[in-house]
Amino acid sequence: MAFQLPELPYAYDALEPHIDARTMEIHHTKHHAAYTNNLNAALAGTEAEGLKIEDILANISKYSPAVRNNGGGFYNHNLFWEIMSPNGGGEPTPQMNIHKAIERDFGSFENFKTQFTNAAMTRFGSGWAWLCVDGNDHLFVTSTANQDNPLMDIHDAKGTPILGLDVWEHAYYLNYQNRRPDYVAAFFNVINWHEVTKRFNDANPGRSEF
Ligand code: MN3
Repeated sequence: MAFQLPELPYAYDALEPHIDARTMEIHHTKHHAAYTNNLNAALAGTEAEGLKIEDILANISKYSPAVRNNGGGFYNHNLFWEIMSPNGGGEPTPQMNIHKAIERDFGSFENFKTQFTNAAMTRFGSGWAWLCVDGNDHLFVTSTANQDNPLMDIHDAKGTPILGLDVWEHAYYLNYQNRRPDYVAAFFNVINWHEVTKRFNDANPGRSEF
């Protein structure tokens, strides 16, 4: 079964004014669709056809640049749509495990926000900023170039991404032009902390409650 472009969990205009409808529609129907189609084309007829995307990414050093770029693009955008919501923003509530983990690993939500924003701002050119869970069940912030991500065996700081921000110009240029700082700040108004805390819990099912 080939990989499928997922539907968005909300309308294209649902994240306005933070992310505009035209950017969302082009991003989904053109960019994400192209990564999906190109990934399927790159895998067609190979032994990797039918593998889970996470398993392909974990061994990405064995694959072609086409699988790396499009497999990353497919996975990263799947995550990106899910961790945003028109009802998002603000801070995780104290009832959420992610709230306690952020305070434990960053000291405060503000410190986390500063680190994440810095990662998004200092990623030169195209790429992603990430909040991840490492092998010791601790949170860390990192960034990657192009469509790479921290699941890939080629990335130094490996972990499970639970929040990601696309800082390619195609993600913000129509509305924000060169003003990446404004886009990064706006992203914090749409983060779906319910989904992030779900992904945090799924990253380590054996974790005891905080
Ligand atoms: Mn993108």
